[in-house]
Amino acid sequence: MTASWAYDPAMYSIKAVAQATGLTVETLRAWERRYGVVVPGRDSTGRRVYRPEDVLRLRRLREATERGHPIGRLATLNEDGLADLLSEAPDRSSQAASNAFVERILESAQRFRSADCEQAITLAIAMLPPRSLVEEVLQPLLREVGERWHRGEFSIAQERMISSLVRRHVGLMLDSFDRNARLPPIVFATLPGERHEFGLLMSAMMCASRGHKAHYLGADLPPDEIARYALEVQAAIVALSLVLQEGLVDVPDQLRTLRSALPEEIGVWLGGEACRALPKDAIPDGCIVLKDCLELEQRLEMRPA
Ligand code: B12
Repeated sequence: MTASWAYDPAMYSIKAVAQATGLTVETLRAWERRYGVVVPGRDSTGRRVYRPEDVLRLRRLREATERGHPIGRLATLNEDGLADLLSEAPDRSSQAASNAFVERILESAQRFRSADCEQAITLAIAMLPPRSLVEEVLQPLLREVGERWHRGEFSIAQERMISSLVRRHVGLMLDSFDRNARLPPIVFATLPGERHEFGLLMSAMMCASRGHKAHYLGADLPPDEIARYALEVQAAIVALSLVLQEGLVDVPDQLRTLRSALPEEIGVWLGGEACRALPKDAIPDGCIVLKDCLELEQRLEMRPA
């Protein structure tokens, strides 16, 4: 059986997958042959290449077999089934693994080892599902980097090195998910004056990982421009990130402008730390605040396909 997707240089060799999942190369081949657990593609020389979602599935399969579930039965489960099975007993080792990634990246940045930082980031991407990657690794990492820079422990260059690696790799994930996007478009932007965009980028990647077409416009856009774009691409949702509290004074007016330029059926979803400081009566009808990325996933699930 040949995979129906094309080879992409951002994919993983069998050796890299073995490293990322803890399965041996022999087991990977046997599980593929006997149970068809994943169907890797082939590169131009005929070698197996795996997508990030294959690596995630294989890692889940390994965890589930370690808990005593037979592979023959696990192979019949889809991603949701596997995720449910694993959520029955919370895996404390996952948080520990995430903490270890953060430590490793910070330590490598401390010693200006950008290649080591990059390796740890790509491994974390391969091993963790998108939400754990974001909430357990990338968000704490960026915050800690900011604090170290603030305390004078990291130079501007060290901060920029990590930020650009994160931006590049999350961008690559977004692109790779985007190729299979089948669900309605979501437009991502921040309002004028808001330059923090990592939370926005990560929520875009998470929506793309669930099959939505993500139109990532980035930071600092006038609300009428966002609305015009959303109408043009027939977006189902406009997602905004609010991080800076000092910019909140103008936000209610900006939201009203945006909301009034959009038809009712286009939802406006707000996320980010500063939402907590936004008074309820400052949020126009038709805009909803999402507590975190878990709520984002839940809301996406609830939408009709
Ligand atoms: C990196 C950073 C910057 C970078 C931003 C680079 C970029 N292109 O994004 C730069 C250097 C530009 C910057 C500038 C400033 N910053 Co700054 N910055 C940070 C820092 C260190 C990390 C932010 C970050 O990227 N976090 C990682 C992301 C992934 O986390 P997140 O934003 O919280 O997002 C998560 C959730 O909130 C949620 N989420 C976020 N958005 C959305 C959207 C949706 C739809 C959903 C569902 C979820 C969601 O999901 C994400 C994952 O869990 C924070 C420190 C901190 N504690 O957050 C300060 C921080 C945010 N900055 C701050 C400040 C004050 C500033 C400046 C005013 C500093 C200055 N004097 O110039 C400027 C303002 C710039 C501007 N006009 O916006 C303050 C904000 C204080 C406040 N409450 O208002 C903070 C908290 C630092 C501090 N402790 O004082 N900053």
